[in-house]
Amino acid sequence: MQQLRYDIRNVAIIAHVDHGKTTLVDALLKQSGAIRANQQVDERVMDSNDLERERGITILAKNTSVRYLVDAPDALGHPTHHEATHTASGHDLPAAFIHPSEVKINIVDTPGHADFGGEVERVLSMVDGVILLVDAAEGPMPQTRFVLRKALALGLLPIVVINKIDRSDARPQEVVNEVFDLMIELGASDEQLDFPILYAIGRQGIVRVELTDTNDDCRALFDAVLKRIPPPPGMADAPMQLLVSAIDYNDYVGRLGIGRVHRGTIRQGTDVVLILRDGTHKKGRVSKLTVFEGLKREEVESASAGEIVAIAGFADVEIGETFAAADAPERIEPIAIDEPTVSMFWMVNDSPFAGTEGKFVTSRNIKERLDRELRKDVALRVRETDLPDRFEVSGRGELHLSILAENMRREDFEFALSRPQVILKQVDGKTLEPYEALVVDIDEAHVGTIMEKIQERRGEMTDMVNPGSGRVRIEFKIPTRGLFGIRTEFLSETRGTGLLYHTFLEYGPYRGEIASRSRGALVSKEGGDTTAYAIEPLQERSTLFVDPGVKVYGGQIVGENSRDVDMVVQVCRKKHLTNMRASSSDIAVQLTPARHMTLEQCLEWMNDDELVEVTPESIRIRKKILDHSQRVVARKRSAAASE
Ligand SMILES: Nc1nc2c(ncn2[C@@H]2O[C@H](COP(=O)(O)OP(=O)(O)OP(=O)(O)O)[C@@H](O)[C@H]2O)c(=O)[nH]1
Ligand SMILES: [Mg+2]
Repeated sequence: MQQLRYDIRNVAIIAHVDHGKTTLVDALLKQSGAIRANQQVDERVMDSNDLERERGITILAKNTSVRYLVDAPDALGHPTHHEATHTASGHDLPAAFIHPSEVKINIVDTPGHADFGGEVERVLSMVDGVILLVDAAEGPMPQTRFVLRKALALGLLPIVVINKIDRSDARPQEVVNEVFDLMIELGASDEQLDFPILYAIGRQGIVRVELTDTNDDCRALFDAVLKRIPPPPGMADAPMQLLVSAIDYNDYVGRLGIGRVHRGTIRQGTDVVLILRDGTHKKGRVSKLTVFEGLKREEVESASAGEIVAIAGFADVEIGETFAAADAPERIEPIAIDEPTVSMFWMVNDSPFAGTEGKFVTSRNIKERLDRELRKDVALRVRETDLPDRFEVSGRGELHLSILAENMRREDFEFALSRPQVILKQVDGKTLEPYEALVVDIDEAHVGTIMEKIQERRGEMTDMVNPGSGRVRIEFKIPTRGLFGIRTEFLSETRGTGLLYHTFLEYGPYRGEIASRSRGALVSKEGGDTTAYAIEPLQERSTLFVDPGVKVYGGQIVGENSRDVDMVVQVCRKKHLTNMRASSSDIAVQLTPARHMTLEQCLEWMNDDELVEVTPESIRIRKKILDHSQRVVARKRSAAASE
């Protein structure tokens, strides 16, 4: 391998959920040649894991890179910048990649959903600038504010891309003004405020400098990155230092620590020190060193300050640790990450069906798996409790935790989950709880009912915009607790037409009791196989969660009552076969299809005295206390205690 130099830019793409980050990365990869014209790749190629593809959202931040040929350096306005950066940093690469004026752009695609905000925080230490995408119709949304605030606080320079200008309801000029106001509000420096603005149709691979331009490529974005995002700071000759910002795994070489070389040069085959978070030094050898090239990794002999690399050879490497030169080991302080706001208990399943569907069911299995997750998810916390069979797991929101549960279920784990709770704080003798910024976008006709529902949940309106198009956007500040279970209700009230987003805002005074589910549970009286005969009379006043012919146990929740009380019901009763007519009429029973809820929907729906049982095959809701008379006694006791 030759020693060669090339110019680098490190940039992250940040935005609110669905504003088009991953789609834009597809376009950048295609136009830079990282995806060849005839190569078959999926849409949103970076959303590579199963859950990401199923849900159409990004969950994990991921690295890629493109190479951009600068054919007229003068056009960029500063013809000397190549020499300038070459002297600052030196990188080596297989000769085939090199072109005199080729720049490598390392790109980090990030998730936009608020629950995965920790992923954005984690990767910002790898980049020198951000591309902020904003939907040309929606404008800045709660998560736009969150990710922009994080980027500005780190001193990163933004490039603003107003995306989806092809939307019929696009209002790009207004959105530009809104972004500008947001920057000012978030305290952007003069340099940060001097951001370039571009207009895009990411889905067609188009980025334009002016709305009236007609070009059909993304060159404008590449040019802006080169012009605007500073090359990574040099110091190629200083002692090597690298902060691990991501972890990956490869079957051949094992666990990989990924990060940006902060200073100095890292070389394959040399000894380095890994400094753990507690300050312990661990000696080891860089067994393999790779850099990101499009969708692949390329092995390199060495990489210098600024390049993003993956290091093999350290089987236990974790996020937040520092790789350092063996002769001058100095630690890099990791970026502080926001604390979790929501927690729930992860328990060994003790239902009558325990162990029949899952492979990994013990407390040890669960603990090991949660510990493994901690090593790559910086926003997660796991605490052992007084009981050996339960762990308190905390994260950024219900989706953050339920995605972990969903992943574990697919890996053959079985366990039970308690209802998500917010994490309270005690400050100066006062109890504080998390609040979120909530934005709803609804038809005018639904304003009354939605306002009422949200106010019932202790939401306070902070802004309302009615552009007269029939759609209204209302912003609230609401305790996180008030959001639990809101989505299902919101979608039914708006007949599926409403949009709802929320992002953590701040801790504030505890707001007291917030009403939960307004409907009771149908609890199965006994175990057995459900029958159509028993279910049919129940469906008149309730919604069933089970079909006929499935196994249930006593204390399992088999449906939702239309009234606000729990009801013990028989779902396994068989008709006495007194004559032939009766048995054939049983077959003819007309049943409404059962409501099958996803794990997230179950977590939203459940109450404090209930658990969700999660196995690779099933998701069931049950009462914590399965025995009916014991449960009644417990409820009376807790009602008496709270009076
Ligand atoms: N009309 C229009 N739709 C677009 C454009 N770019 C992306 N989309 C659509 O917007 C949706 C979201 O796109 P993604 O690329 O997954 O958005 P994202 O920002 O990566 O989403 P998260 O990673 O989940 O936050 C998809 O349905 C895209 O097809 C565009 O330029 N115009
Ligand atoms: Mg995405």
